[in-house]
Amino acid sequence: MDIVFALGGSVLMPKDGASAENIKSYAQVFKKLKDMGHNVSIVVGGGNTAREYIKVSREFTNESVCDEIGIMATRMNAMLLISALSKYSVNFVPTNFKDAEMILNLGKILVMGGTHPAHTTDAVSATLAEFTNADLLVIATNVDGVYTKDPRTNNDAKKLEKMTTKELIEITGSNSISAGSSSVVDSLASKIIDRAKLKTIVVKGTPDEILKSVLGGHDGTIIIP
Ligand code: U5P
Repeated sequence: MDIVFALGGSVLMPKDGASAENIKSYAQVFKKLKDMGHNVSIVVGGGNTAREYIKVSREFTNESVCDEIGIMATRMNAMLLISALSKYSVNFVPTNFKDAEMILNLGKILVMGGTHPAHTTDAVSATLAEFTNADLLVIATNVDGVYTKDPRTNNDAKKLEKMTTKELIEITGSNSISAGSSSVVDSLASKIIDRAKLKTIVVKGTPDEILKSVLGGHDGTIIIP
């Protein structure tokens, strides 16, 4: 299968607990999937680093420049994962989908970060999945699936086991697009998932859940066209 993963930056580099061991555990999962014959692409988010930098830069400049700073953090995280993947990847973080596709065509694991302002790496992962005709998009994040409402602020939010791409658009449509905003799936990504008819799974970004999103038995939300 051709699989694109959106890997949250806070998952790869958690605020408390960033370590080589943590990154190695993700690299092992992606290497394993590659060894099983899957084509693996990973779009890494900016996590806490992006948020800290955006918070400070917002005092000086506009949202697009804040986004550019966020993008730099995503590329730094991407390079870190590349270093842990060693020969399975290449020491290059592409900044557009054509270069990204060439890395896949070399038979390597592709790792990239952001591209342009005004969206998050969720939208990058959805576009990459569309561009490369991927069979599956896995969004590995810090919540364990898509809820009817934001579970951080609504006690009555219910997790959805299965939903359609149209329902995803309804739930995420009003999400903020400010630099550094973090919703389970960004609103542009939802629209791309719908137009590209992408089978998508949203899971908690642990190495185990990421593996299960492909092999079966995960505890996340399945989104179908
Ligand atoms: N960002 C962009 N464009 C991209 C990727 C990221 O503007 O293609 C900026 C956004 O401000 C985003 C931040 O919130 O970098 C960190 O990315 P993420 O962790 O939210 O995906």
